[in-house]
Amino acid sequence: MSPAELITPQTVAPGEQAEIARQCLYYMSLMREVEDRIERKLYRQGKILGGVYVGRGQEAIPVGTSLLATPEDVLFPSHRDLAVFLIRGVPPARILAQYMGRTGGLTRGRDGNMHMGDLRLNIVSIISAMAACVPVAAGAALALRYQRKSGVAFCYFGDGATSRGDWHEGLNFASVQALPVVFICNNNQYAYSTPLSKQMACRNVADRGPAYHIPAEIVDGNDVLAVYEAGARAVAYARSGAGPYLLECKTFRMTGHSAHDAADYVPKNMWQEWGKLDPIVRLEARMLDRGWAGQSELDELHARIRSEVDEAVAWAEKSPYPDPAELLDGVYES
Ligand SMILES: Cc1ncc(C[n+]2csc(CCOP(=O)(O)OP(=O)(O)O)c2C)c(N)n1
Ligand SMILES: [Mg+2]
Repeated sequence: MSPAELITPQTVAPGEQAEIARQCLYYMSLMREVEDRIERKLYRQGKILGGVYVGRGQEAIPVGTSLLATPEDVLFPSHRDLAVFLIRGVPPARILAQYMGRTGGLTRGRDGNMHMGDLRLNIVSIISAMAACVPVAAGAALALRYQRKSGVAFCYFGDGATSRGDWHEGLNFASVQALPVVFICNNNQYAYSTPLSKQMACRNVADRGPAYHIPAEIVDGNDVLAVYEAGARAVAYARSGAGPYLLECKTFRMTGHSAHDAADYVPKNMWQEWGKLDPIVRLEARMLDRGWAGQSELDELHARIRSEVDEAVAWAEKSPYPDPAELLDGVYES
């Protein structure tokens, strides 16, 4: 049976599109606002501990895919997927406290930046060794199958991760075992300062799927509704028991690799070209065009998000630093 025969068409009904667009706009804008505060304000004020990696310009990828997740699905966000946490219900205040090393953060101040997760919400902590999440996600999918659950593992990574050995081992294992995993690649064309052409010889990350007998699809990663529809196909395929699915989302990192990187190695025209494809601006234009929202509604949404994040920052700043006496709590079995 070919993969196409197994896929239930998931085209979003016209009546649902406006509501999905509203949710996508809310979460993309909230992610942008939280990350702008962290990278452009709090980091510069010296209030952030450790490095800062953001997904500016790439928000459509975590938003368009993780809105499709059910509570039973297990999510493996990478360092540019903050919206996964927001959609799963982690309050922005706790994320900000995490970045500031406060007890209100998900790791209770034991780590700054994004090494956070919450297993109660089925979010596995970000694994910072690139691509190491891939075999772990395959293992989680195997566990779901042993438990006779219908959950799918959502595994996020960048283009650079796909040249690591564990990426290939993980994909191969997931395919051989026909595990329910959706592999979601943000192909932002750089791995730190290394451009794609110096990182892999094939044209697309999706070209790597067929070698493992995994269906692979390329989608415009700056069009959130396109990501949502492709994600729905991928999730339906994995949930049907047919095996893993690879989704390559073409996008661009509209910032340096991290807050300390000015990214002078990026040709200027790329910032200009990709800046015109901003996923938030594009979705707003479509919403106005289709009559799904008016300008005043969009303005109100952004004002609401700004005050939501103001309150979250104030809460995080009041959260205390951890007590050094508790440093080893939860580290060793006691
Ligand atoms: C095994 C490993 N090597 C190097 C690093 C340092 N590092 C962190 S992110 C990154 C670039 C990742 O590029 P990509 O996979 O394309 O993801 P992106 O940051 O572009 O989203 C590197 C080299 C790491 N975390 N793990
Ligand atoms: Mg990359």
